[in-house]
Amino acid sequence: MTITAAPATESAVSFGLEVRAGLCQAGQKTLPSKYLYDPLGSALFEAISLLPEYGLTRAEERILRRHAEEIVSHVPRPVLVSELGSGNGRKTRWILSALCGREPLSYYPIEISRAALDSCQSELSDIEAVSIVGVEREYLDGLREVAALRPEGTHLLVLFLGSTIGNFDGGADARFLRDVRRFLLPGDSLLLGADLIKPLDRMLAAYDDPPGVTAAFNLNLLARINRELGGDFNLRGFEHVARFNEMTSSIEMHIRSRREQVVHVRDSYAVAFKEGETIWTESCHKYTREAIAALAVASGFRQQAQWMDDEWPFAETLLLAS
Ligand code: AVI
Repeated sequence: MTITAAPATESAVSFGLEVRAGLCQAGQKTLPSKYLYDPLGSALFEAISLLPEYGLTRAEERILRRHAEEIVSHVPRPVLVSELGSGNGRKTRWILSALCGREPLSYYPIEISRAALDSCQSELSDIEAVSIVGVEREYLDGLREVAALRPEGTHLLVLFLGSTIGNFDGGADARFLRDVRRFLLPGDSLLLGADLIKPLDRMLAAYDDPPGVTAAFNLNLLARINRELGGDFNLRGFEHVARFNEMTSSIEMHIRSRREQVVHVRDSYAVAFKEGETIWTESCHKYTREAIAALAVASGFRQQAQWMDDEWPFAETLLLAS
């Protein structure tokens, strides 16, 4: 597998700058959710996907396993497949296997995590006739590179699975899909996985599980700041909080300070916390089917087909670039 790697120093600098901006801003402190996924965070997210309370990943796996043939029957050939955030690639297997039944295939997973690209490659390496080229980049930078590589006459199928779209909050989901659309040509497709709204107790348990795996995933962001930026967060002074915001239809993950305290990042700055003050680390939007249809239209796509799961409300939607 060829890897297009982001220069390590460049990503370390952005991490430091974005952490400082988020912790030092006036009002609600924030940290970008993309930084939850260092090697330990990615392993913890894998563990989350196995939790009985977190049905999202298994729901999507069921949909892809059952309907892969039908899904790919809508995709024009020849096709080049790219995926925004492949993770370990397990769910993608069904789509790739269905597609490569007909012709050899190139698959470009785009990830900022080298560890995820490595595990994606080993997970999928047994599928003959698929050549995997990992792209270690932010999603849009990676997609720009992949789109530039497509041979003339080849269609692009972009996979954006796992409801990662829900982690773009406050209208950023439509802006992001519009940006994706700009790299596509009419007739290209986007397969979009989106978690649907469900009873409150089910949603809350999925993001605040009794064994505390999601809590560890969230708090690892502070541990990462300690490891990589020389922070002195005492993790026992903070706790994980998940709550549902009815206005935005999103689960919000926060890290709450258990007491008044001051944290230093290297010797360069200090951050004061009041008791109960939070750092907002992630939003996980929960969609209705109508909201998905509206999102598609607002971002330059036409909804072609949709598949649902019976046990855990989740929608896999095939969108056509119009
Ligand atoms: C990656 N993303 C779709 C997950 C979600 O459910 O929004 C991230 C996650 N955060 C806590 N648990 C899972």
